[in-house]
Amino acid sequence: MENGTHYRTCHLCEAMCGVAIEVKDGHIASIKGDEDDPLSHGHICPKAVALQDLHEDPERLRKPMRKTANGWKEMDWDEAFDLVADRLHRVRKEQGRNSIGVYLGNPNVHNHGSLVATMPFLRAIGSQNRFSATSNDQLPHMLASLELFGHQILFPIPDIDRTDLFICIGANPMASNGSLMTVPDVRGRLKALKGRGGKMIVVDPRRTETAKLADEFHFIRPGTDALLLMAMVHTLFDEDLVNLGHAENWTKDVDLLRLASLSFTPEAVSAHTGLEPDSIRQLARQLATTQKAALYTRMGTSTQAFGGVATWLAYCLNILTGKLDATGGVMFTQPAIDLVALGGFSGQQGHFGKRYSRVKKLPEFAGEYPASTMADEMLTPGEGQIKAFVTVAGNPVLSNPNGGRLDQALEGLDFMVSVDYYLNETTRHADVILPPTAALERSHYDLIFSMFAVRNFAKYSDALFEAGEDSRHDWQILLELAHRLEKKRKGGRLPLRSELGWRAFKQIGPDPILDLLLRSGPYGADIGPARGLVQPAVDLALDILPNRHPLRGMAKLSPLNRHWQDLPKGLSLATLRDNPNGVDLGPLRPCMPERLFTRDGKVNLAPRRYLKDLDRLHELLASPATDELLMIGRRHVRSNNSWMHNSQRLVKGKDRCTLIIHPRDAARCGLQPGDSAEITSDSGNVSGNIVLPVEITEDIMPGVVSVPHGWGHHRPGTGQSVASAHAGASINDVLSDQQVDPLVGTSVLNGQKVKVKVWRAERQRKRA
Ligand SMILES: Nc1nc2c(c(=O)[nH]1)N[C@H]1C(S)=C(S)[C@@H](COP(=O)(O)OP(=O)(O)OC[C@H]3O[C@@H](n4cnc5c(=O)[nH]c(N)nc54)[C@H](O)[C@@H]3O)O[C@H]1N2
Ligand SMILES: Nc1nc2c(c(=O)[nH]1)N[C@H]1C(S)=C(S)[C@@H](COP(=O)(O)OP(=O)(O)OC[C@H]3O[C@@H](n4cnc5c(=O)[nH]c(N)nc54)[C@H](O)[C@@H]3O)O[C@H]1N2
Ligand code: SF4
Ligand SMILES: [Mo]
Repeated sequence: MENGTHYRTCHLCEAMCGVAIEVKDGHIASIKGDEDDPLSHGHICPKAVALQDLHEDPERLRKPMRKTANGWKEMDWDEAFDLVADRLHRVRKEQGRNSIGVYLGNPNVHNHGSLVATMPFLRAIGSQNRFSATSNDQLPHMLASLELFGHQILFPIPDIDRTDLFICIGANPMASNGSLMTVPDVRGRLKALKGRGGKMIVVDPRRTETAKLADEFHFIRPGTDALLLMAMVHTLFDEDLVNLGHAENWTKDVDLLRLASLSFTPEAVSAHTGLEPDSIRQLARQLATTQKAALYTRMGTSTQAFGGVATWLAYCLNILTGKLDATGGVMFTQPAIDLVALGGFSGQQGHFGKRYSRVKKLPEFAGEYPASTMADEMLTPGEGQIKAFVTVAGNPVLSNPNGGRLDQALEGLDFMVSVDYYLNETTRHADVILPPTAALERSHYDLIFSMFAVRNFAKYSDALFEAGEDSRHDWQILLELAHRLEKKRKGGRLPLRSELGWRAFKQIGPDPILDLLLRSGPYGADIGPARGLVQPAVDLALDILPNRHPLRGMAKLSPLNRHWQDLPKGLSLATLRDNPNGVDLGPLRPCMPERLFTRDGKVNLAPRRYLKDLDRLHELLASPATDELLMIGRRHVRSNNSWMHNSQRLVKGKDRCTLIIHPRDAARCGLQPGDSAEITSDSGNVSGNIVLPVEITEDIMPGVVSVPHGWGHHRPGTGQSVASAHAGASINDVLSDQQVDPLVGTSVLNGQKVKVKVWRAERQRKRA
């Protein structure tokens, strides 16, 4: 790129901050917040500089690599594609299609090219053994959206800019910058909330960075949120505070929910949760009586033993108090590329429990099995055992519970390939690594996070730097592999039509598809006076066609949908190019019940699967409240999952991979400031230990310890020297992969039992 300022969206986390990158003489001179970005208004976090560090990192892989007896050797692309397609095909032919496992990691969702290419790639692989980071993350939200609204990614987003009460449970947006709530500049937005007389309440086992800004804070015992939320539901019914607002007409089974909540009184759940009965009642009352209020839950309530039920109840609380689809409550976005409507149109609303995994019999969700069972599927012999593995932008050795076991399982595979630009804890097991272009060498459109943003917003950026001649984008790698695999499957040749189709796809890439989707979406083509002629036909289609008819889907999706009639029109790739800071498409607007995807057009408040899972919740309530040490995770604003630790600017300073423990528990374990602690699992099949420096503080609830994830870069054979010098230890080495929420299959990453003791070796060394 020429000298000048390039505007784009930072793709590192979910916040979608606009950045202004200044380039001088072919190099990045500075990265600043883009003041004219209508969503982020100039905000960035300290990680934004990592865009430069990643781009310039000499250890970022740029050529395909092959593992040989004498170490890694570079190879050329054609040779690499041939080798990979050949080996995968051979495994598939000899051992069946399910013998190939695929794991898709988090950065895929920040990469529109990968998203477009993933589907054909997975189809070409043809295996049911598909996994992703989803089951260590937002799976309970997807199930709740599927069950209640009929669509797995139709998420209610807090209307944080207009709410007067923000109840934040199990989330730490001050560190994470929001999640399933794309919200750049959380601090500024919370300040504005207070400025208009609003209030924030935080419920968390740790007094987090977010909690420190709250007006009210409650400690909660990990894993008990479902009890708290059920007692809030109970209070709403008990005190006659239920008022569904306009959801009244399109919500059913309210009474079933009332019945389900009967025995969960605030008094009954108090000892387990750690909240006083009166605090619980007050929480419910404040939610009910504040007209503009939003209750939001995230990782802490999702990746735990009762994540499914807790997330469902959080949805229910917003609905029972009339906050769903209401200004200042939780609302639905209307993004420029509406994957919700597109999914509905193509029958991809999602599905759950259509089949079960081979070894543990865990349910699939949208075609994926829980990632916690990957190692089982690799280590357990029999038909369908995973023998070859593909990872795309993932580091499950560090991100998946019982990473140590997966580490060993990967070592025993016949073949592994990783599409990734780092040689890290996972990819070191690969036979071949296929590194894609760096983020600044490709165009960017946030397909996914535009759908979760607190305002409707669209932004496109061209690549900042030209991709080298001898480089490949993620989408090119995936399509090329898919094409070659398909050819092999068909005996070496494809029918002409299909061959031409593949070639065309590989030629045009994802951006023309974006353009088409923008033009045909809610803010798309403005057909002017012709609208008068076409509109009646569209209205008729929407009136008479059954809910799931494809034509109805198409009509709903088009710019002609009457509910979208007043939206600004004329959006295309060209208009986005003309507006490099992004285009504001307005605040979230009420859009229900038209946007529901349930068969009967109603929100079902009490789906049977949740009611059935209440037996487990009753058991929890009936068991005595315990005081055993439970471990939870945490995030830090200068770290991002496992892969940003090779940036010196981000890892410098104080050690952030520590064990946080309350003084009472520290005393019980004999820990003093400056000590290191040994942490072992007390919950299942994990044999390892980790050792971490301790931070003793009253900011954590007694009976709880906290460790961040994504660290543990001490393993040999990786190629990230900065990360290795700041190795830390992986919490997932002491989390069991046997603990999942049986309802949804999500890993229990928060609330597993652990043992903590002084790490004697170090104390002795210090004394000596
Ligand atoms: N800086 C930074 N930002 C990130 C990321 C990152 O790694 N670093 N990762 C990104 C990703 S992939 C995601 S999914 C999001 C996640 O975004 P968040 O969910 O906002 O992030 P966490 O910090 O994991 O917040 C979880 C909170 O739940 C609390 N908690 C733990 N157990 C329980 C429990 O049982 N009950 C309750 N009520 N609370 C509990 C924890 O103390 C913690 O404060 O962040 C994204 N943004
Ligand atoms: N204990 C515990 N475990 C957790 C969590 C927790 O809170 N606690 N959080 C969970 C959550 S929410 C998530 S999302 C997962 C994340 O889990 P993963 O997605 O498995 O792990 P990441 O650390 O995000 O690793 C991303 C990988 O993608 C590579 N990469 C980065 N950009 C690109 C790209 O553009 N293309 C390609 N091909 N590769 C790229 C990086 O080099 C790295 O290897 O971790 C989960 N694990
Ligand atoms: S919060 Fe930081 S990492 Fe996330 S998008 Fe904004 S600048 Fe990037
Ligand atoms: Mo995540």
